[in-house]
Amino acid sequence: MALSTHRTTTALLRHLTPAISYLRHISTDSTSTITVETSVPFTGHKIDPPSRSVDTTAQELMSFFRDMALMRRMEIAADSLYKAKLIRGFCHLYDGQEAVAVGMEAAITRKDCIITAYRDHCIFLGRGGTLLESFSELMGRKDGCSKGKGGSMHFYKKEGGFYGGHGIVGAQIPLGCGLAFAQKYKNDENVTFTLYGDGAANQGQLFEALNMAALWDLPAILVCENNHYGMGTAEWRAAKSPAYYKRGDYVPGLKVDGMDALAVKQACRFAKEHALKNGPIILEMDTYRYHGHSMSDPGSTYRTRDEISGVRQERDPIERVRKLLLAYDIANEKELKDIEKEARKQVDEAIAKAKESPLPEPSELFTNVYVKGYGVESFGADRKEIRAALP
Ligand SMILES: Cc1ncc(C[n+]2csc(CCOP(=O)(O)OP(=O)(O)O)c2C)c(N)n1
Ligand SMILES: [Mg+2]
Repeated sequence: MALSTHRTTTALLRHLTPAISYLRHISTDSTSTITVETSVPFTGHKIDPPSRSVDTTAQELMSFFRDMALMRRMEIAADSLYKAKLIRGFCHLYDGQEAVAVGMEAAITRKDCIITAYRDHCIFLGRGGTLLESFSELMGRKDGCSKGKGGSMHFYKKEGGFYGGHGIVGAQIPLGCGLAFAQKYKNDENVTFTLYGDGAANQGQLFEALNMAALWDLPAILVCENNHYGMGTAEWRAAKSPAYYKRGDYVPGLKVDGMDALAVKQACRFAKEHALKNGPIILEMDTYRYHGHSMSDPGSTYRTRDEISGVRQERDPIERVRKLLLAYDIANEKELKDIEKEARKQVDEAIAKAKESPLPEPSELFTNVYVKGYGVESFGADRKEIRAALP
């Protein structure tokens, strides 16, 4: 395979095969323990990393496969809907990064909070959101998770502990630390995962929020989803030190293979325990997006096609789990293909239903803007004459 001259390329490629040779076959009973080694060891900063032996079960591996296949299909379908002009505005796809969403969910509960940037569709599904809510939101329909008023970048599901979907790079980081503050204040023994990209990792607000989180020992887990590009800028062009797990200085960090769902699970479990006892920790997830930054970016002008296909061949998160399922005789090729077919069917059905969902009423323009009951009033310069009042 021809490698690009980009400095990131060799680091991005890592063989799937070594992980498989580490397997220890214990049992294929659906709930008995299987121990699998992560693709690569964790690297710690100011902390001893967890073991690379991860306990899992046949049931869990099947659910990883199913969930990631569904996420992948959802994103591919969103791409087509966008090209058919049924989705308008911004749209950032998550295919390639699915292991972060499913591995994180496997380690936490819905009482733990997650907040992320605009690449949010699959995080929403992981939090229990439905395909119908997703496609309706993407197409601006009433049945969307944000009532069709948020679109791709503003998925939300408070009852599932998901606080969005934010379009301003890095803006969700202080908000996530605020959620962790509320958890600590209420003594509720849960944590907040605040996701941000490598492009946000050099912003000042990250360090300001981290400083406060560390001062107050907040249960804040900062997850840098390092997909190695911020729009068309490679990480090495934007960061003097792209070792984002070390960038918290006095805050411990862990570098994780974000293409390995089991490694993500192990790291998130470890981080949750750490954060509840000691305060914040940074997890740098080494991951990759297959699509361009957004739908207006073909994604191939600042990186080579060989780089993308190399990652697909050697590190794809779904293929990693497929190989484990086959190696352990948990499922055969046909059964796994059938799961993928079923995912396609579920996605097609959800799209058909979402297309029937109406657009929001014009009056909805004025709802969900301010907290209910507070309203907003606009005054003239003398503050006497009320010019407008919104509900
Ligand atoms: C404050 C701010 N500056 C610039 C932008 C434009 N912008 C949108 S996404 C992006 C790149 C962010 O990259 P990264 O954090 O690595 O996340 P990724 O898209 O890779 O998931 C930029 C510069 C923005 N939305 N907000
Ligand atoms: Mg990035």
